[in-house]
Parts: sequence; C-alpha cells; structure tokens
Amino acid sequence: MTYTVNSACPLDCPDRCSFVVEVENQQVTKVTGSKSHPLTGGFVCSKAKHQVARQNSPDRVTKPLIKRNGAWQPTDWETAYSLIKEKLTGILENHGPKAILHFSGGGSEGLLQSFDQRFFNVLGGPTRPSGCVCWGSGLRAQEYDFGAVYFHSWSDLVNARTIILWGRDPMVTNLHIVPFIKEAKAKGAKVVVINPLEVESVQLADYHVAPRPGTDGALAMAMAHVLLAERELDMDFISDHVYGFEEFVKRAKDCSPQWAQEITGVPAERIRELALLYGKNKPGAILLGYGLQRYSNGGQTIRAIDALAALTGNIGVPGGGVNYGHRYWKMVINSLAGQEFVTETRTIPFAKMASGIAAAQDPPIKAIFVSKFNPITQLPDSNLLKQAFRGVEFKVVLDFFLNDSAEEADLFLPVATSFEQSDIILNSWNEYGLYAEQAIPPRGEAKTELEIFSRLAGEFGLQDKFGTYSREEWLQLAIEPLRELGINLETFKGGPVRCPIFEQVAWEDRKFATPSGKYELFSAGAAEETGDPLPGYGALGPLGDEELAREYPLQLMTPHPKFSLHSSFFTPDLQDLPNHPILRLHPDEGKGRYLAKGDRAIVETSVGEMMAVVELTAGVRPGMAVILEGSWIKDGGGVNRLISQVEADMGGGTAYYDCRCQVRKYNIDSIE
Ligand SMILES: Nc1nc2c(c(=O)[nH]1)N[C@H]1C(S)=C(S)[C@@H](COP(=O)(O)OP(=O)(O)OC[C@H]3O[C@@H](n4cnc5c(=O)[nH]c(N)nc54)[C@H](O)[C@@H]3O)O[C@H]1N2
Ligand SMILES: Nc1nc2c(c(=O)[nH]1)N[C@H]1C(S)=C(S)[C@@H](COP(=O)(O)OP(=O)(O)OC[C@H]3O[C@@H](n4cnc5c(=O)[nH]c(N)nc54)[C@H](O)[C@@H]3O)O[C@H]1N2
Ligand SMILES: [Mo]
Repeated sequence: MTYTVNSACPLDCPDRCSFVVEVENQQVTKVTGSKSHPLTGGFVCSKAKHQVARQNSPDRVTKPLIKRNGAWQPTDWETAYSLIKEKLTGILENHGPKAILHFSGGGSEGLLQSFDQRFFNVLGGPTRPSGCVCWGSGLRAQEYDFGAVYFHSWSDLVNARTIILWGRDPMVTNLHIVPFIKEAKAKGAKVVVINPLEVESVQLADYHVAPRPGTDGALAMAMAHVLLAERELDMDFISDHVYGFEEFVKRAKDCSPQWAQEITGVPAERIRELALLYGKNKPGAILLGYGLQRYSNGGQTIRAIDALAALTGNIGVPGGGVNYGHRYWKMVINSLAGQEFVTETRTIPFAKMASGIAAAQDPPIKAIFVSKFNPITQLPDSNLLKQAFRGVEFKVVLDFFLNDSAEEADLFLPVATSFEQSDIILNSWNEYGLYAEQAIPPRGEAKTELEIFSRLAGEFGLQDKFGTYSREEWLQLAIEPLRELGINLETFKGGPVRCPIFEQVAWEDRKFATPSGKYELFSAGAAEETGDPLPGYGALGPLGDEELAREYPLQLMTPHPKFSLHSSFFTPDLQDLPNHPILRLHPDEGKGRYLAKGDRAIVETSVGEMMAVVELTAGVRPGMAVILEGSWIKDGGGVNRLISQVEADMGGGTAYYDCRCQVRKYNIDSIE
C-alpha cells in the first residue's frame, strides 16, 4: 500500500521544515517539502533525505541491547526494565536522585520529547548539565540588552537595505532563509558576510569581512567608535529608549579602527566603510550566528554587536533587528517536563562536564542516562569524558545507532523515530509550529520515549504522579494555553500554525523587557555576572594565551557540517561522508609544514590529537585550522577530542572555538 502523510522535521535546525512523507509497503521511501509552509515550502535539504536513510538503515538498532563481558547482546524490554529498576532502586536508596546524571539533548524537538525529563523530575530531580552547548552566551547577552530575545519574521528581511550575516552561514545551517536574502538583494539591499572563513554564504554577499576568530567584539566596538565620531546616530532613539549611552561613549572613545585593525586583522578603512554602510544604508538587519559566541568573550561580542543597532536605531523598525532566536512559543505552551516535581537540584556545567563528573561528590555520580544527545562526541574533551563515563557504575543510552556515547553504555534502548510517532514541533527562529503525523509503526522493537518512561514510572509506583494520558491528551495539555487564542489540536492538524503572539517586527513598541524598560547599554545584570556592565571586546581564553601560542600557534575552528546535523547522520550507512575528517588550512600554513593536499596530518592540542586529511585553501585565514564537527570517534573522527573545557563569559556557554592547535605531517616512520 502506498500513501503520504503530513509530517515535520524534528531536527534542532532553524528551518524546521514541513514534510510530506511517502510510505510504500510500511516503509518510508521519500520525504519532500510540503508546499503548505509559507517559509520552507517546496524543498528540503539533504538532512531530510538522510532521515529516510537513517529510518531504514540496516545498522539501526531495533532491539534493546545489554553489555555482557564487554560485548553487546540482544535482550528483551522486560529484562531492560528490570535491570533499570534494580540499579536505580539501589542508587536512590543509598544516594538519592542526584546520584543520577541525566543528559536530555535536542536530537528530536517535539513537544512529546520531554518525558525523559519528566520521569527523572518525578523521581525527585537528577543531576543535570547547566549552561549551554549551543547559543547560551549570546542568549544571555541579548537578555541583558533587550530583556528578551525576539526574531523578525523572515519575510521582513526583504525590507532591509543592509543585511549583515554576522558569523552565520545560512547556505549551510539555515537554507530556507536564503530566498528572503536573495529577494532583499534583488530589491537593492547590500549583503555583508562577516566570517573568518570564506563560507558558502559569501556567494550571497556584496562584501566579505574576515576578522581573526574571536575578535568580533573589537570590530563592533570600532564600528561604534566610527558611528559616534561621524554622528551617524539615531539621537531620538538613543535619548528615548537607550540606557547608559554616556558610559558607552566613554568606552567606545578608546576603540579606534586603528586599534581594532591590530586585533582583528581587518584594515581600519574597511571597518569605517562597514560602520557607515550599516549606519547610513538603513534599515539594516543583522542575522547573528552562533559561531562567534563560542569563545570566552562570546557574550560580550554579542553585546557589542547589539549596541550598533541601538546607536543607529535599527531596532523596532521593519527591515531592522539583531536576529538571534525567539522564545514566543515557550510563552504560550505548557511544559510537560514536570519541573514542579523537583525537590532538589544539582548541576554540572556543560563546558566542564568531562572533569565535573568525576569531581561530583555527596553524592557521587552513580548512573548516567542519555537521551537525544551524544555527549562523548559533542562535548569538550571527549577523551576525559569517556574516562569519566567509564568510572560510573551504570549507564543507559536511548538512541537509534551505536554511536560513541552508546558504546560506553551498559544498556542500549532503541527509540522510535519522528516518522514513527505523532507530535507537534515548534520553532525558535520563525513563527510556525507544525503537526507531525505518525507515518508508520515503530520499526522492530523500538519504542517511543513516552512509552519507555511511563513504564519506568510505573516500575517505581509513580504512574499517577507521572500521568497516564494518551499522546493526543498530552498534546492537548501542552497546547492548552493556546485555546483561548483560538488554536487547538485540529488547527495544528490542518497545517502550519502561526504563533499568535509572534510579532513580524521585534520591539516595535520599544517597550524593552529590561529593568529600566529601555535598551540597556549599561546592564547591572551583566555587571553582576561578568564584572562589566558595558559591551566591549572581552578577554579570550586559550586564544589569548601567548605562552600556549608558542606550542600551539593555530586557532582550531570546528563548525557544523552541511550534510549532517552534528553527529546525527555520520551513521555507518552514510559513509559517503568523508571517512577521514578534512583539515582545511591556508596554503601558507601548509607550506611551512611541508603539507600538500591529500596528505595526512596530525592535529594536536593541549588535550588530545587526531588524524585528518589536508586541504589547502585561501578561504581559510592564515593562523587557523578548520575541521567540521560531528564525525564519530569510532570512525576516526570526533573533533571534541581536541577541544578543552572552556566556559564562555555569559550564560554558561561552551567556548568550543577558543582553542589552539598545532598541525604536523603524519609520518609513518615515526610510529614505533
Ligand atoms: N546542516 C546543518 N545545519 C545546522 C546544524 C548542523 O549541524 N548542520 N546545526 C544547527 C544548530 S544546533 C545550530 S546551533 C546552528 C548554527 O548555525 P550557524 O551559527 O550558522 O553555524 P555554526 O557552524 O554553528 O557557526 C559557525 C559559523 O560561525 C563562523 N564563526 C566562527 N567563529 C567566528 C568568529 O569569531 N567570528 C565570526 N564572525 N564568525 C565566526 C564560522 O565560520 C561558521 O560559519 O545551525 C543549525 N543548523
Ligand atoms: N567542537 C564542536 N562541538 C560542538 C559544536 C561545535 O560547533 N563544535 N556545536 C555544539 C552545538 S551548537 C550543539 S546544539 C551540540 C549538539 O549536540 P547533540 O545534541 O549531541 O547533537 P547530535 O550529534 O545531533 O546528537 C543527537 C542524538 O540524538 C539522537 N536522537 C534523535 N532523535 C531522538 C529521539 O527521539 N530520542 C532519543 N533518545 N534520541 C534521539 C540522534 O540519533 C543523535 O545521536 O553540539 C555542540 N558541539
Ligand atoms: Mo546548536
């Protein structure tokens, strides 16, 4: 039998596309982009196609596995549940729930994907990671500046006359916004890409500015200096809506373009031109990426960029804004995570997880549960983290494949994919929420997380507390607050739903959610967290360490892969993705090291090393080394073996790119 269902992409990606899923003989055969979606309609990216391959892969695990004497053996669900009950009962009795460390990631983003959290909350609250692996320092920065985080509608981009893609590479990470950038350009907008790499999105740009990694704070402060010196300011906006202007002016006085040239490597004249383009050719929209806040000074960098919009009044106007993400949906849905059941909490920062697990005392970590996340591959210092996992008595991973984290577990539970269950998938980058209808039953013995965690709640006599609703009833409960805004489950089933409180233009009323009610250049909250109330060029960590630079002269950047979402699609059946990671270097860096294209090289940092195949390109600044993240350690990849544990200045962000490395030719003779 052949049929189609309307579904949605569950990935942690800004696009969150509408899908039409084709099913033939109980197998998902194809995914196309549903035309019903006003923003993503019509086409899907390769990650959608990879979801079909993942769904049907012969390597997907569809039976629970238990590790005995170091080897995986198939088992049944009853044995799996009994083992979890036995182990957790002992741990809870002797140490309490905080002895359980729970990772719940963004592997699938449906509303019905938080039952793992609900289960551990109902148990009393486990130890959880704090901070953020993704956008945390920038998010906190925008909260200081604006009071909350909002994104203009993508369709508003066409009103911009200047668009700055600042550390964002939409051709790779946000493909469906590109048509709007192109439309703006066709209407005459100037497009600027600010990125140390010649990324794919440079093909959309009129200008490419390539600062040294981690120095955008200096670039933005010097742009502010130019705007102030040349009076390219919106004085009405500043006097009515900005708090802390005088203090900021004092700081920006010292940040001349000449000063920034030394730091950023961008010529002073170019900085001046860039500032004047943004200040004069209004309105100007900034699309912020997340790469530029993965540094020790990441929060300060975002604050310095936000300040440019405040000085020029590019806030609250069509075609303006500093777009980073939004939280509208969160304000109008109920969380199902059961936070209200938590009696005690303990956290370990994401950025320091590798050392934090072994250091945790009173109680020590006795069990680890992982769902929708691949910590060993994706968190800093994979080698140390692996060692920490090995020191913990009982580990359970819920996933589709035996990835690096799963290989460290004692028990593997196979979960259902998003094609195998119905859900609602919301979005923090555009205004649409989608219903995803179940296309086929779970493959083999795979189960949904709802089924797994309600059964576990039953094992502990907590079924009543956990709740005994059907999937539809849970969804109704989650979207209950939307009812008075005229939206119910049927509305979602009818096609993409526009978030009713989403505003096309952010901050149009200029009522900022800060303590002063104004845009805050001066923030008491920021001062409390970082010691500095004002935006500026913050200090770098390893990148600013001159002693370390002697041994490890290159900055190591590890951005996201186009053909995968992080590690999710580096599965055994997708080995057309490069088997060995590619190391990209500027030709000058290759020359000094006698490296040619195709050579194998060892990349070494203060915490680890790995092998990669060399590619030489002028698209990478001298002084840098670039390897994409996501590949698996068990396949010879795993860039986080190289990344040390560095926390950013705000929001507990993880400073992955504040990293130094050395590269040398792999010499077979040197192996003993
Ligand atoms: N195909 C694909 N799409 C994805 C993802 C994926 O893995 N694959 N991941 C999703 C997720 S979770 C996220 S968080 C987003 C991230 O989306 P983006 O922020 O667009 O991309 P990243 O690769 O995280 O960020 C790295 C970008 O920042 C640039 N960059 C790094 N350091 C600096 C700097 O100091 N200054 C400046 N100006 N630029 C810098 C890098 O060159 C790169 O272009 O993408 C989402 N979309
Ligand atoms: N060096 C370096 N490291 C980085 C980054 C970087 O730029 N450089 N980027 C960081 C960023 S922005 C992010 S967001 C993180 C992402 O890190 P992760 O959240 O670990 O992302 P993935 O590698 O996609 O892993 C998600 C896992 O969830 C599984 N999964 C999918 N759906 C389900 C489900 O319904 N249930 C269960 N139980 N499992 C499911 C997938 O198979 C996959 O194994 O990585 C961070 N790490
Ligand atoms: Mo992310």
